[in-house]
Amino acid sequence: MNSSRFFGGILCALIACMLTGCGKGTAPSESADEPQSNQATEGSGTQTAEKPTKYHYVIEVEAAKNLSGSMTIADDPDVGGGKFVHVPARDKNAEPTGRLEFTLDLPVQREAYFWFRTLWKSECNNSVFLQVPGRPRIEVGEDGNYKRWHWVRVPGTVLLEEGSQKIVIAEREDDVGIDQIVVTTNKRFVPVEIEE
Ligand SMILES: [Ca+2]
Ligand SMILES: [Ca+2]
Repeated sequence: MNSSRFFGGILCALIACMLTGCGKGTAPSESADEPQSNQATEGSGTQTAEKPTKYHYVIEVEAAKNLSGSMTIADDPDVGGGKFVHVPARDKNAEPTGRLEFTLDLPVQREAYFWFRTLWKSECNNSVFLQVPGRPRIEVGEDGNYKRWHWVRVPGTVLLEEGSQKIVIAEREDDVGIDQIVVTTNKRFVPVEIEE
């Protein structure tokens, strides 16, 4: 009868699972429904000649309005504008509080690409949340590039509506830095260093 060994194996697997957490893949989505309406605007025949159909924004994150909670602005000669937004380390049981927002006035409804220039420390310090109007919040990061400023692309595209759009960046893991964000409709664009 090897049932005790069998259950022991299950117990070990459960403990191992709990120990390797760090919030990996456990992003609680704020809404269960995932609107995936890929409403292509190209070729719809409604565009006027004057209306831009593409855009490219470089945002210095430290210039964002409504920086709140734990988020602070810090100096670093290796970042855009010499400053970045820092989410400091928090107590183990403390809730994430950091939040900032900026507004983009978009000329057209389109799928956009988001890039974040970030500084991660470790597996437990390598993500933030991105929230755009009408979408479930998106986990940004969880890559394995640590202790150097680097660009992280948000997988896929994010549908942004036309007009004034409030973009929110919220704390997920602590002890992370965010320098710049690029929001672009250019699929081929790949940032390398600090963007101008
Ligand atoms: Ca910056
Ligand atoms: Ca992580």
